[in-house]
Amino acid sequence: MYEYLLKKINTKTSKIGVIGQGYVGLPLAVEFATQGFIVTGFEIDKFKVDMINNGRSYIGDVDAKDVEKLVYSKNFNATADFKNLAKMDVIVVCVPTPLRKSRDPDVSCIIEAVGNIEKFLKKGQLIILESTTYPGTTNDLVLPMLKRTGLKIGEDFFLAFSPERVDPANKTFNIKNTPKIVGGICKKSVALAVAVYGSFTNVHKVSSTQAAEMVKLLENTFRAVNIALVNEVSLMCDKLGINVWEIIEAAATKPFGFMPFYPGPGIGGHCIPLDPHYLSWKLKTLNFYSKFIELASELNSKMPQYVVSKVSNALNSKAKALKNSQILILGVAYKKDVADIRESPAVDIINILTEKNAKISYYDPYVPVIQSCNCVQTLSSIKILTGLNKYDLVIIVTDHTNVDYKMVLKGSKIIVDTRNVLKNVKSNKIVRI
Ligand code: SAJ
Repeated sequence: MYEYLLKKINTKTSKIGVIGQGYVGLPLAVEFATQGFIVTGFEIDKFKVDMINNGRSYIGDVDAKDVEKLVYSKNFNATADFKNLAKMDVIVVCVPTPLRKSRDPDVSCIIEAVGNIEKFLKKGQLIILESTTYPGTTNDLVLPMLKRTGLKIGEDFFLAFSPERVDPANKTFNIKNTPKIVGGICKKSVALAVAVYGSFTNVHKVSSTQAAEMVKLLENTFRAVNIALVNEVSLMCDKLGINVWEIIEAAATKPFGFMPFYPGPGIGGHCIPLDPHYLSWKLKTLNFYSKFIELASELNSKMPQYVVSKVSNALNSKAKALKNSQILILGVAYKKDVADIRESPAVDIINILTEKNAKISYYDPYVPVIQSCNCVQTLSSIKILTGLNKYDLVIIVTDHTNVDYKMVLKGSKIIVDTRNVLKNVKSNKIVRI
């Protein structure tokens, strides 16, 4: 089994199934197909299945032309029929791992995907989990499910974990020049997973699936904690009357021992605000309380309220109240040049301002419509950035590149800049965080 599968992988004649065709699964499937594998994207969302099979892309980092070419060449197709898993040699699971309302891990998508794999598992298959999850998931949750088939791990089927490292909208680092971490249930599982990812990038092996799961959580906890630190430093600088952006820029001149992070309106995306809680939850089950993760989460989640206090003070200085003030939010996506609003701090800011009866509009070239106020109110982006002087205040929440900030500066009465977009501009209409 093992030798036959390894040969098929090395000769790129193996069939690869990728479960989940989102911002992780679609780029991965396209890359495998580009390498010459025959790839099937498994998706429960029929819209995504149809988009792919019609040669189109719904992920900013995936060029529709690539999808079209690969679908046309029969290297890539999508399906919602999970019976086709039985035809795969390699199956990679790239499904979401959100948090429940209780901030506990929600691994229901992993369970559903692995349940489908279990139903159709056959001898000679390699299963790889990529979804970010707590250490022990592959070994304690996935492996027992697959063993229920009666097939033997390491002989009949193989199992590994390899965390995704996709950074949406990153023009420098992509799936081909970002090394992949691999940990496996056994040596053969590792060797097979190394062969799969070795087809397009460098691979770094670790000693177990738990280690691989932990690497990813360290990476994202590192970011959450350092962003929280710099957010707190911005509050300190505000008290001291110091420009935090100047301080960070200066500190970043140190060629060693420092890595710049930047304050902002809060943290969004479905990774950094959430993944560290998978780690703290797991440790809580072992009676270990992670102070850093909880404190970082507390600090980061306070930033939207801090931005609103800056807005309120800025309006007060013009003898205006928040109530009935016309406020334009510039950018609602969770970070620049993406269309994703999951966990976006902009939604929190809109909710808080709406509760204080401010009149909210927004402009985001990537996000035509959002729901705010606990999904009660639906807002649509204004079409173009004109007549800005009809707003009492503009808040730059997301610093998309394709916005004319010169025009924003010229036309606005007051600007609360949460991203230092206007860093070199001296004007008393600018309020920085
Ligand atoms: N943010 C700050 N200050 C910073 C950096 C980020 O406020 O200095 C904010 C951003 O505006 C955003 C949030 O934090 O709202 C998260 O930004 P991010 O770029 O760290 O997170 P993601 O979810 O877009 O992507 C990250 C990847 N980012 C980088 O490596 C730069 C990477 O950690 C993971 O591959 C990915 O999460 C994931 O899937 O885990």
